[in-house]
This record gives sequence, structure tokens and C-alpha cells, in this order.
Amino acid sequence: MTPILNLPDRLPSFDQRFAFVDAILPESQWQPVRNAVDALVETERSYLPTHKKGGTVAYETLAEKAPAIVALYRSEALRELISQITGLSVVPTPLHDQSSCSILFYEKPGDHIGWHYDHNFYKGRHFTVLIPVINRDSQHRGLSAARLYAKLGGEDVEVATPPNRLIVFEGARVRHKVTPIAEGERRVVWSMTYCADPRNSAWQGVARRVKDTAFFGIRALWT
Ligand SMILES: O=C(O)CCC(=O)C(=O)O
Ligand SMILES: [Fe+2]
Repeated sequence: MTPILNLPDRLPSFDQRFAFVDAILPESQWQPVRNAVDALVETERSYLPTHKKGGTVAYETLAEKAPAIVALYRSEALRELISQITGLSVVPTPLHDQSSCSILFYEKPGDHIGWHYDHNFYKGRHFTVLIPVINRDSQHRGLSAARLYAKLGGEDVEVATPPNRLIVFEGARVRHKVTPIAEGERRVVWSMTYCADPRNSAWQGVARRVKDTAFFGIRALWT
């Protein structure tokens, strides 16, 4: 049986609460993810109201429209790898949390996300996992102009986000941003969260809903 993930020979260090692994998905897993994202891009394009407000496709929608993506998010293989990288036993966060597993679309010139932390509304430490699926310039020759920056050890560190690179960081502790894409470019990022203890208290639950609104409303501010 082909493995679900291309496991690295050596685990990357997580000393700075930030790590990445290239070519994480083998072809057999990568193809269904690509196809699911291409189908979502088509849906976005043809369904204008979503397109206008859009920017993100949330977990409930993915569960219905892209089950391959949700299955990988919830796979034991990915859970185990994130646990090994972070050094904590983590689990996927709940379905009702819109940030648990979502697809972020950067498709209009200027689409970006400013400096931010990813809020943690759970009891345990919380990690953001990104897998860029599409990242191309207008000529389809290289990556888009969008760059992920993380504040690591007081420095702004640029991290390339080529397709199929697994990026793991403690988003509640590591400030990060994405610079704007340019005309004709496209960047689509699969964003997930895992947590060491996914329980949340009542007031944290309320705060979480506020966060969902804020995060998923961001696109409205970009356009
Ligand atoms: O698009 C990216 O590379 C980063 C997205 C992000 O900040 C997040 O998912 O928390
Ligand atoms: Fe973030």
C-alpha cells in the first residue's frame, strides 16, 4: 500500500515554533487534492455571490464538496506527523470551528493578509498547518508575488509557499502575514488547525464565533 504521506527522513526542528516539509503528499494523495481544489475554483468562478464575498471555503462545505481533503485532515498519518513535529499529542479541532480545515483563495490583485496571530480558543496549544495547493504567477512560470512572512527570533523571515509544502507553526505565538498577489496570479492555500486539548470553555466558545466572523469577513476588507 502506498503511504498517505511522504515522511521526511529527519523531522524538522520546531525550536522556533515553525517548521516545514517539502513534497508532503505522494502523487496518489496530491492528485485528488488538486482536483478537489480545481473544482472549488470553478464553483467560485461560476457562483458569483460566493465569489464576491468569498476568499475562503469553510469546513462544512469541504466535508460535502471535498471529502478527500477532510479525510486527509482527519487522517491518523497527518495527526501523527504534526504530533511528532510539535512534540505534543495533537488532534484535529472540531467541525464547527470554521478554521479547522479551510481553503483560502488569493485571486484578485492585492489579496493578502496583514500581520496577525491565529487566535487559540482551546485549552491546549494550537497549531496552524498550511499546504499550498496552487501558487503561480500570471505566466504560469513560477510562484505568485505573495510571500508568507513569520516573525522568528525578532526577524521577519520569508518562507516560500510552493505547492505541496507542509508548513506547521504555532500561529497563536508566531506573528505572520501574507503579502499581496499581483494581477493574473493565483494562490490557493489549504489551512488546518490541530490542538493539544480541543476543549473550550463557554466564554471561549463565544469568542470563537466572533473570530470566525472576523477571519471570514476579512476578504470583504481586501476587495
Ligand atoms: O495563506 C497563508 O499562507 C497564511 C494563511 C494564514 O495566515 C492562516 O491560515 O492562518
Ligand atoms: Fe494565520
